[in-house]
Amino acid sequence: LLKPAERDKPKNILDHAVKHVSAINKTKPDIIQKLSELKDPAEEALQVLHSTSVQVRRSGGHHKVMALDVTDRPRDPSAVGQFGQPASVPRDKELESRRRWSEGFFNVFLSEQIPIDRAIPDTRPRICSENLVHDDLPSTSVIFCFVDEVWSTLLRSVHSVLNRSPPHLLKEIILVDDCSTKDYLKEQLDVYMSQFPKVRIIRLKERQGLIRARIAGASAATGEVLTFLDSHVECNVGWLEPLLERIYLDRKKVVCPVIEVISDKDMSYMLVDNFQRGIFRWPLVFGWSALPQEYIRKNQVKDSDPIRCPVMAGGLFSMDKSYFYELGAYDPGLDVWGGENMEISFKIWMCGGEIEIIPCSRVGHIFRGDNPYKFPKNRVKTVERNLARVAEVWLDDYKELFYGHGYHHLLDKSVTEIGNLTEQIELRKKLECKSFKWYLENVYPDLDAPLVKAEGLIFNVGTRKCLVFLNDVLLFDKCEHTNKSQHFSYTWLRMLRQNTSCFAPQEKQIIMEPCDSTKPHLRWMHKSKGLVSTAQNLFSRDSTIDRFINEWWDRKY
Ligand code: UD2
Ligand code: MN
Repeated sequence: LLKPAERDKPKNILDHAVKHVSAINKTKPDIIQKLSELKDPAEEALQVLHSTSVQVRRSGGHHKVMALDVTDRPRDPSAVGQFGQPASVPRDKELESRRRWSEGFFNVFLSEQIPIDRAIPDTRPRICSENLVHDDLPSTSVIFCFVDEVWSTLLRSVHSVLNRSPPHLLKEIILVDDCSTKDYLKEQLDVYMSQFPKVRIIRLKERQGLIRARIAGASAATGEVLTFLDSHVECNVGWLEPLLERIYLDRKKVVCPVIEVISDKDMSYMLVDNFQRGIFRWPLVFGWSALPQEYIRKNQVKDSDPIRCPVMAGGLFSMDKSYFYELGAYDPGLDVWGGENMEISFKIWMCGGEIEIIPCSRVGHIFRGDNPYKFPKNRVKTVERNLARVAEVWLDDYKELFYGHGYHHLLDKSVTEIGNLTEQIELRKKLECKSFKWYLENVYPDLDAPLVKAEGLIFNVGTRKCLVFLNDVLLFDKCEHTNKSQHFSYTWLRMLRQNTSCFAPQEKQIIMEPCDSTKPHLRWMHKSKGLVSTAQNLFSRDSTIDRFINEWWDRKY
């Protein structure tokens, strides 16, 4: 809270802290007493504030976002990686550094050389430090779930929260140990964290996966807001208040900081591009996409304005705790890793909430090329199964796009393999959530999501006639664009459909059968030679439809 020039004098810091605390909280003489007994300045003062629950509740009032950061004048300015600078591995340590890479799938050796409370550049847009927030923001519990996290990054994550969060807003930090196998994460971690009264450790007896670990963390939380973070992050200056402010304004807002990049190679803290939205592509693959320049110009979007996101990345967000439970938390049937970001995103939007990225809140994260922990079952199958659960519950008819873009093989077994969904489906009904069609139209209109792969007439290039389905019989006749009985669609599940009837091979002919997505014999491959039934190797050459070519569709995707 002090100007930089005043900050190196311990007495100034102490006086200021005492004044600040007495101004905001006249009823806490014990804290003021404690503060005045301190020998060492900023860091200790902050610890005292963290160890007591100072309540700063002047309702109605505002203040400038606090740039609380005891690290910005570090004890060791020349330390490796200080101020978020890139660090390099000395020649004689290259082998060691390479050898240790797989402990975390980033430069674990370098991470150990860097102070656990290093300073990082304040990367917020200029205006952020001038923004006002309410004096009576809700408090938050910060939840870190981890399994076999690297010691130095776990500590740096915790310190960044302790050092850069206003004490009265940080109710506690909950570390959920998802049954780690590393020894240092046991007693050594307990001992280290015991110096911070706000840090609690929960140990899961069996490996639950990150989703159920988060549920366990949430159920232990006592703050009004839940803030989830990955265990290899660095929260930046002023990161917390802008998040809580949005929730204060509307408890159904679920807010994410901008996720900046901590290099996995040199551990430098890197600024990311502005105006990035969280989006997905089929089959439910998360990605980033910048707001179009045109949109930014037309709406005069400022670099500090909240950005509405169709989906969140998943790892870092704050959410009102009671709202989290109102939405049924996460589907506890999701295993290990993946898909939970889609689930919670669809749930939030379709059931009355909103997801935003708040550019004034910034947190660095180490993006890793691999998971440094084991998947109890096959990794790919675990993620596919999670996504299929999400698709089955939230996507309505659009789930065909999900399966059609890559997960056909799940279809035949899905019912048994993806587990029971009754509770999730009931929840959606109970909450009276909107349809996925509504979501697409209102939240993510730029997603290409046609319900079928192609539709139109089926035309025989030889005879120049079109297929008609009339009185239960398929035959060729003169083409008529307006004739509904000549209109067919090719679905994402590869069925050739008219209303509820689908093409089925029978001997060398084709008949119509009731559509059923679980029946493989109803699926057709569309190849240059014509239509190939997936039930037979190749549709025979002399059949009536062997010469269809791509051009017969009015609309094709
Ligand atoms: C991203 C998210 C992550 C999660 C994931 C999809 C960000 C920055 N990260 O992947 O939070 O949403 O997408 O599921 O948005 N963990 C456990 N138990 C497990 C597996 C993981 O506790 O069985 C912990 C892990 O130690 C880490 C966190 O969960 O702290 C996220 O895992 P990650 O860092 O491997 O995921 P990430 O960043 O690749
Ligand atoms: Mn991560």
